Amino acid sequence: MVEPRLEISPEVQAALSEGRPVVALESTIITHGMPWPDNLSTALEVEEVVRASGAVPATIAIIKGEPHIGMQREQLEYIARKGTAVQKVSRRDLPVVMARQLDGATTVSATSALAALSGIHVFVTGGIGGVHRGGEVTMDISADLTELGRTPIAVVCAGAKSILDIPRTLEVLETLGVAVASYGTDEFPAFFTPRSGCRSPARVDSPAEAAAMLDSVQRLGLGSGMLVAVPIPHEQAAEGDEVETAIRAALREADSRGIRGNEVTPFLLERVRALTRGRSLDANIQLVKNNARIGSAIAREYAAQLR
Ligand code: PSU
Ligand code: MN
Repeated sequence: MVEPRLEISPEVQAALSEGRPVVALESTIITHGMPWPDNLSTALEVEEVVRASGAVPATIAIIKGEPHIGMQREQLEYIARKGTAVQKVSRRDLPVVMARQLDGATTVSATSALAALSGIHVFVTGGIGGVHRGGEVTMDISADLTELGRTPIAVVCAGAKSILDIPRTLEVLETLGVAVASYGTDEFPAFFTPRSGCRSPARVDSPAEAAAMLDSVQRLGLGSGMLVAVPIPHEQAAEGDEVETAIRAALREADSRGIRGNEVTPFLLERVRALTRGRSLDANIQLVKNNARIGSAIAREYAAQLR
């Protein structure tokens, strides 16, 4: 078998070979999810949260065609500055950017695939992609969902944004065989708000419980992954209504401007940020850090269970 070419940083490599907890982080959130320079400061702070929580961060991106698992500060700064000029890379795009030696920012799907290939079991992000509103007609269903169905990894997120069709997103996750557990709640969270109106398929109340579920996922060898959905901390959840109004306006705008394909999500995220005058960005940053704390605790518990 030909080995995949992966640039695993020495820090991540050492942790993996010693069985210490590692947490994967994605890069599309840096290039397409947040504006410069908040994207760089957030990326660095999230890595610090992971370290302070006793795990090793592995931010994943493609630099000049090489998948990097764990990045140096200069590399993070390079992609953060370049922003949306870096190609957004889902699983579909991996062969293209690699063969052409381009830079690429990995989405949840590409990050999960590369993390699992590297032997990483836990991945923390903000929100995952899902079934878009109207997706039953357009077939715009994020590759994040398919990836979760075929990759044995735990993705820790704050649920799915209501820019998406959350009930259909949960249906597709079931179809694809993804274990979905919400953290400390019976309701599946909707990113800016803990309320989606959808009952969560399962619930976990501690990092140990989530780690036990991940252990079952791995031992069964089904090859599918799991989603841990952590509700936004209530201090940040206040502007739910304001964000909902902005989301509705952004959806109308995307429709009238004919935004399609992989530009839809970055367009909506940017419009919601502008329409809430940056307040959605603050909530976004806080929630990713909260996910990083909980995801790191899950990675620690899982590593301890494996010893
Ligand atoms: N949702 C967010 N923030 C993000 C994304 C989604 O709240 O940054 C990014 C992630 O990288 C996710 C991707 O994997 O968008 C999904 O894009 P699409 O809907 O085109 O599959
Ligand atoms: Mn899409």
